[in-house]
Amino acid sequence: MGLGYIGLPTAIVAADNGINVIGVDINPHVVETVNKGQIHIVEPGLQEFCSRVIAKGTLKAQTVPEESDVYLIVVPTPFTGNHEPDISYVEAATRSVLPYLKEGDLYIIESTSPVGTTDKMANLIFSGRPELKDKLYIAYCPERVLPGNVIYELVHNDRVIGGINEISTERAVAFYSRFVKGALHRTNARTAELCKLTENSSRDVQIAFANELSLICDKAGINVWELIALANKHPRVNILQPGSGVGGHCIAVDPYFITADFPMESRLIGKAREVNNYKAFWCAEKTQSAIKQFELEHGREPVVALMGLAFKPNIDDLRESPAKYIATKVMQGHNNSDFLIVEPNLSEHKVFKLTDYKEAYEKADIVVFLVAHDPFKTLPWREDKVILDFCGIFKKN
Ligand code: SAJ
Repeated sequence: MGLGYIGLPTAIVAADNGINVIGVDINPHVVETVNKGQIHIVEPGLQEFCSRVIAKGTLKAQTVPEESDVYLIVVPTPFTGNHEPDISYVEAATRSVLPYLKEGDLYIIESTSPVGTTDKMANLIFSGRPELKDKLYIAYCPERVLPGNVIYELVHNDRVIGGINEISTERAVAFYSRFVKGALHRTNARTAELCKLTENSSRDVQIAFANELSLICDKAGINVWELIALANKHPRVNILQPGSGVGGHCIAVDPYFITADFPMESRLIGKAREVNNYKAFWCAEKTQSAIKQFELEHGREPVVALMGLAFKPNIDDLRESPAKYIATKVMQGHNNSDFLIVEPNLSEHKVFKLTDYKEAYEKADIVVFLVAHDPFKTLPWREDKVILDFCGIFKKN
């Protein structure tokens, strides 16, 4: 249920391992595309893989479910304006499979979910189909793949699998062992749910530490990249890299699933979210003051190059991107023609007019590096430009 960034690759990999997969998505365009052997998401290598399993006949897509033996729920769990998790898609997908469930079926949630969601869905299922009470296997198994490396990681990463009882865990382990080569770790549903949230919150907290150091270093006149490289020479220290903030649909979102339910206990996790959000705001402020400074010194508005829009290096995904937020914020109240927007992984964008990265670097008075895309690292350091390097393109300078 759900043929998105995780559901589609999972369906394809399972289908390639001899499992007959019915990929269900409420979006008819997605269904049509997949049935043609094509994909609607950007993921290296997935296109060829999809056309292979469609040709083999082990994967077919449709907009409604049908009777199956295993049901995987892989739909989005966004958050609301108040940073509260929204599990309505999980609920809707569960309701839509209710009529098809039969004794002995296995129902698994993969969607990132707040603690207690699997129990909640089990209750929903048993209240709709009371005759199936204790006759279904129900488990939670989060995915942990890194966008851009999904096909490899889907097969090789370890998985954490937690059932509502031991027999459910065992049935889910047996299912995943058909296409996962990584180790399958058994636990209960609530631990598995919190485990997924913990992994991404841990990364968020660690990045917040690096971002906080970058603010301290800026004030102290110390090169943060050199500082972190030196501190990491200690055998038990491993600090991550600061950047223009934290984006994407996972790390900038999942910690709120903990803070919403455990506000008093999750002070550090909540603070890390604040620090990482503040870092993007701070980068925008720094850029705005560099523009003002230039105007004072030169009596004209500068040409500003904003380098990168994606949420992380070398991808074209702009979801929750701090770079996009910074670009939007600094351009407010200015003449758009003074800004050269660069995103080498996109050929066009509906809001931003894009410029080639070399041309923008050449023309700009102020160059703001927002994302550490590989091509930017080939540019030479220029003394004649104001360079705001928020992501360590020129670590030595
Ligand atoms: N970032 C930094 N500094 C760093 C590392 C990352 O600022 O040192 C920033 C990135 O620029 C980006 C954000 O963090 O804005 C997130 O990028 P990421 O590469 O850390 O993670 P995602 O969001 O692409 O994928 C994460 C992964 N989780 C972990 O590494 C714990 C992935 O394994 C998960 O499957 C995925 O979230 C998910 O779907 O939850």
